[in-house]
Amino acid sequence: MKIDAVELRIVEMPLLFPFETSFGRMEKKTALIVSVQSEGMRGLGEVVANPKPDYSEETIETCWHILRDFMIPEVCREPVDHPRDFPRRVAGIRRHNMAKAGLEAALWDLYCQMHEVSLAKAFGGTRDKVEVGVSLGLEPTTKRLLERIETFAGLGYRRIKIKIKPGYDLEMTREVRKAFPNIKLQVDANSAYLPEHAPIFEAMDDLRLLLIEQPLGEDDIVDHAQLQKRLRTPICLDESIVQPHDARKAIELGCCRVINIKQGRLGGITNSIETHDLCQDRGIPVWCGGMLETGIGRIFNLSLASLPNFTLPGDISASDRYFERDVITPPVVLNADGTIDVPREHGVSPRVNLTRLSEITRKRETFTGS
Ligand code: OSB
Ligand code: MG
Repeated sequence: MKIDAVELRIVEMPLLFPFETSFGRMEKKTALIVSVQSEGMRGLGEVVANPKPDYSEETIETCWHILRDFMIPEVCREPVDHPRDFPRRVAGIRRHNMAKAGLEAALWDLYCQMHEVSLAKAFGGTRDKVEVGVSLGLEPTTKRLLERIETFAGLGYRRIKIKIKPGYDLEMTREVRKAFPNIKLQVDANSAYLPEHAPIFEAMDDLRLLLIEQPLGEDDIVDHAQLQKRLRTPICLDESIVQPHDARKAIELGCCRVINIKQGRLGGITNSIETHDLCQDRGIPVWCGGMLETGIGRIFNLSLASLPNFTLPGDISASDRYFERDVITPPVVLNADGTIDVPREHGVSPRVNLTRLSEITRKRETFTGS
C-alpha cells in the first residue's frame, strides 16, 4: 500500500452524559481522526488520546505532533505491505502508542477495503457477536448511580463497571451490590490508590466482583503483585500494560489474573493481537476496554473483541450510550441478549457517515510527508 498523503482532523461530539473518573470529568468527546490516502482510496482510524494527559501521558496535541513530524513522513517514505508491518516501521519512535494505534488502524481499514475482508476476519476473529457491558462514571450521589445501573441493566448489558476513587469506594460498591445482588459487577480505580489502601480492596473481596481494575499506579507492578496475593478477587490491569511483554511480566509476577486490552494503549491492533495470544497461551482471560470512542474506534474494538480469548464482556457499548448521533450509519446497537454484532463490512469506511464527520470536524490538515 503506497501512502500518498495523510489527513488529520480533530472532531468533537457532545456526550449524552458527562463521564467522571478518578482523574477527571469529560463533557464531550474529542478525537483525532486519521485518514490515509492511497491511490484514490481512503482508510480511517481513530486516535483515542484525551485532550489532557490524564489517563496516559499522551494528548490529542502530542499525537498530532508525533504523527505530523515523525510517523506520517515514515509511512509516506515507502509502501507498507501489510498493517502488521507498521509497528516495525515506527519502532524508532519511542512510546506514543495512541498516535501509533490511530495510524495503524487507518492502514487496517485501507487493507480491508482493498482485500474485501472484514476487520474481524483480518484480525483473526472467530465470533460474530460479542458480549458487552457498560462502564459508568462517578455520579454525585449513590442514588443517581443506582438509577443509571437500573437503566443499563434493564437494556440488557451483561455486566456493569463502576468507577471508584478514594472516598467513593467500599460503601458505594456495597450499596450497588445490595441493590443488584445478581449483576456481574466490576470496579475501576484508574490508578487512584496506594498500597496502604489494601484493606479497602480486602473488604471488597466479599462483594463477588468479577474483577478490580487498575487499583494502583500504572508503574506499580510489584505492588500489584503484593495486593493480588491478598485478594481472592482477580485484579485486572489496564494502564500498566502498554506493550505485549508487560502482560507477560505481569502474569509471571502474579500482578493480575485478567488483562484489559485497549488497542490505543498498546500501540495498535498488531500489538493487541500479540497480547491476546500471549494471554491465551497462559490461560489469562482478556476483555476489550474502551476510551469512549466515536463509532470509528468502536468498530475496531468490536472487531478485535471477536478473537477467541476475549471471554469477559467488553467496555463496548452501543452508540446511544454515548452520543445523540454517532459518525457511523447504522450506529452500533445492542441486541436483546446483551451482545453486539461484529461488523461485517470491509473495513470501517463503508459505515462512516462523511457528512456527519464534516459537521463535527473542528480542524483538519493534510500532510504528504515531505
Ligand atoms: O479506564 O477503562 C478506563 C474511559 C476513558 C478512559 C479510561 C477508561 C474509560 C472507560 C470507558 O472506562 C469505557 C467505554 O468506552 O465505555
Ligand atoms: Mg480502566
